[in-house]
Amino acid sequence: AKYYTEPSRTFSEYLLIPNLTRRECTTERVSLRTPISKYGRGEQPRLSLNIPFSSAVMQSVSDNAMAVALARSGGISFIFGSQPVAEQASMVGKVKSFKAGFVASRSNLTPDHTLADVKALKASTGHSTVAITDDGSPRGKLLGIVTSRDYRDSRDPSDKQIREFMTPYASLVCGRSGISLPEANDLIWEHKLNCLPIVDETQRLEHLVFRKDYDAHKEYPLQLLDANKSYVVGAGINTRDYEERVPALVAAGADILVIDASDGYSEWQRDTIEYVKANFDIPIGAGNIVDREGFRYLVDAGADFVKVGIGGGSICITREQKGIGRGQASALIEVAEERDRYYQETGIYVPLCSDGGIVHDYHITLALAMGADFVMMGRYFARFDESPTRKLKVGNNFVKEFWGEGSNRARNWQRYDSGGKENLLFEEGVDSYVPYAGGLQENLDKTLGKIKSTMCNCGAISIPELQREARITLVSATSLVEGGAHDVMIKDTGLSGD
Ligand code: MZP
Repeated sequence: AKYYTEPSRTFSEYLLIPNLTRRECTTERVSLRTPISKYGRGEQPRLSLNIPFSSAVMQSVSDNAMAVALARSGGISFIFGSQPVAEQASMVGKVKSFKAGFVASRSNLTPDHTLADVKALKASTGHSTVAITDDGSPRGKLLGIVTSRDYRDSRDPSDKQIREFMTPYASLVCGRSGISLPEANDLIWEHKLNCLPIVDETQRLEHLVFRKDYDAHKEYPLQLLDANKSYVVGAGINTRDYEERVPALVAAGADILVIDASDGYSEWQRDTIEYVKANFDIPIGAGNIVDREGFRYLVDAGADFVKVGIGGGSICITREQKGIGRGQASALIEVAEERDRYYQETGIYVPLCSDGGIVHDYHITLALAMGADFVMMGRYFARFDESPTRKLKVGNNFVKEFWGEGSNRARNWQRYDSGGKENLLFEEGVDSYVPYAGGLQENLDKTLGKIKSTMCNCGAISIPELQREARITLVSATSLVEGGAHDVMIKDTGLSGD
């Protein structure tokens, strides 16, 4: 056997040491733009994200609602593949055809009416109407009500629509231009305006509703493709039914694929990549691997990005069940070294996705500093309104359901396939709850704020700069204690646990 002399380490065993913060290192200047498909030296990547976040290929995380919400924020979801081909393709199609167009509902409501009147109207018409108020809050002055055109697709339309679209909006600009809804949408896409068009029953524009914090000079991270003006979406595939699944996903408009497997260093992954490359013009990621040999194998097979991580997922028990895996930090550091070597040799840059094991927000910054171009997260996104699972009250706390793809509940045997019979012999994942955390956008804003601030501490205003400049140190077990609040009695504010 070959022995690795270094222990297998996790993110929590490392810290970043600040570098000189130059004057230009301000959080507004930080760009989190990042490639997700390979490209040659001097070329532009075919596909990039505005924030380095992807949501996991999991039943309990990535459906079409999550995909729209995350793409709107500049990231990408990979719609889960452990479902019938037609259903997965339909989810992809819904994301691609999603347009943030709203139809104003003519009613007798005036600004003197209250939210209760809106609710009554909603009850009487059965429409998913939402109120727009001047300060974006339920107590603000009523400016108008709108009905979502696609509310039937949403599981909890009224609540969801209000959260997703309306809460941060207030009407700032009114102009009765009378142009049609498609023209208005074109205008919005073209000028990257972060607003919603409100139209009358004849589909003519009445006014635009902008975010309260709208800043005309800021580039908002809408994740769009320059060609069909739709949100970017990815899809998970497996190494069994790809000849049936891939054509359907491509036809539905998927922008990128990823082979979702617990251990991706396999000849089946090579076959799958070769099939996709021979028949379609779509980027495909592969994985998961945890060492340089796995990386080379998948890249030589033609992978457009490589996913790193075995056994570090929050719901994963692979290491306990099978004794395979590697600490996420050690895996990433070795694979990133090999990726850089590959770039020196060939001039081709292959993005890395660090998948699983992100517990604290700073782990994301560490992953980027260690060479990841983007991260994939399950637990993080499962906590939000936009994830597909039920929100429940357990004791005094609200929670969301979250189960692994290797649990009996998901029964995604293809992900753990090692040839032979089609079943899941033993579980490699658990069925769990995660604390409910509210809406995606508000949480994402906080996380992104922390990442940008840390990057400034490290003297970096882009991800490549962070990867070059970061200084990373191992921490001892005792200095970990020093890093938290210690030797004080924390006050009980009475707010926890609700
Ligand atoms: P986390 O962000 O929740 O820590 O990890 C999510 C990742 O765990 C997924 O992207 C996937 O790679 C992995 N996963 C999903 N299901 C299982 C399982 O059942 C699993 N074992 O390990």
